[in-house]
Amino acid sequence: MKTTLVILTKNEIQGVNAVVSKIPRNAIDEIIAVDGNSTDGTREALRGMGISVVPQTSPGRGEAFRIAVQRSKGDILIFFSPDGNEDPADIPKFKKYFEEGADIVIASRMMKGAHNEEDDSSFPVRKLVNQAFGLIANIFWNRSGRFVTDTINGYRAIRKDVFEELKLDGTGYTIEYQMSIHAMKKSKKIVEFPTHESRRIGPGGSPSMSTGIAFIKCLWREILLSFK
Ligand SMILES: Nc1nc2c(ncn2[C@@H]2O[C@H](COP(=O)(O)OP(=O)(O)O)[C@@H](O)[C@H]2O)c(=O)[nH]1
Ligand SMILES: [Mg+2]
Repeated sequence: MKTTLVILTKNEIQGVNAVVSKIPRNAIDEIIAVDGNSTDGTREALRGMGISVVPQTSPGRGEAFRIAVQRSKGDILIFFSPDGNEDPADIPKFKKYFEEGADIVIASRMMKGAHNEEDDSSFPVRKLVNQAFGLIANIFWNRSGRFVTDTINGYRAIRKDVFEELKLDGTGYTIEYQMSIHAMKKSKKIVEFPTHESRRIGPGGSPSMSTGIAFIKCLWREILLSFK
């Protein structure tokens, strides 16, 4: 089973400079970056570190996932965002779960032993909203008996053949949520391990309001599709 690490970037130069050198490259078979038209030198920096960069022709994280599937050689894709949130030391942990039969492996910020960026905040809005979306997905579609604690996190890995089977057409930040829901609908095996989410490095981050609305639309569509 060969693994490809997919670095996802859009104007992430500060994170790239701080994080990419910490990636344990000997733990993976291939490394590529999919870039959403960065204009801040992200692509040049990645190439300077010996990483081949695939530019996106259509925008959004969802599109980046699909391009990664087309352009990678691995049987397993590990998606990694070098924005400071994700701990590169977790990268070697994914593979063994696939060897044990997992279809998707999620680094969870919500399970016992994990840390969420907002855990130090007195009112962790994003965390609570994420948990609400996760709870709804589990109630509607998860029949595995194993509750999925972090249905939304981008730090995850999937078997390439399973990705193709799930037929994901989400465009932006909903891609992971759609992946979790489709996997539950098709009774795929989702496994999680606890991760430590740190603070973002540099400017950016998903816009809360428009991302929230996109999630509601995604969820509503999945509910309607369930009754067809
Ligand atoms: N390839 C690609 N990466 C993106 C795109 N949008 C965001 N990213 C990257 O995805 C990662 C997570 O994005 P971020 O805005 O931090 O989302 P958040 O962590 O959910 O707030 C970062 O590494 C971004 O650079 C995109 O359209 N294409
Ligand atoms: Mg982030």
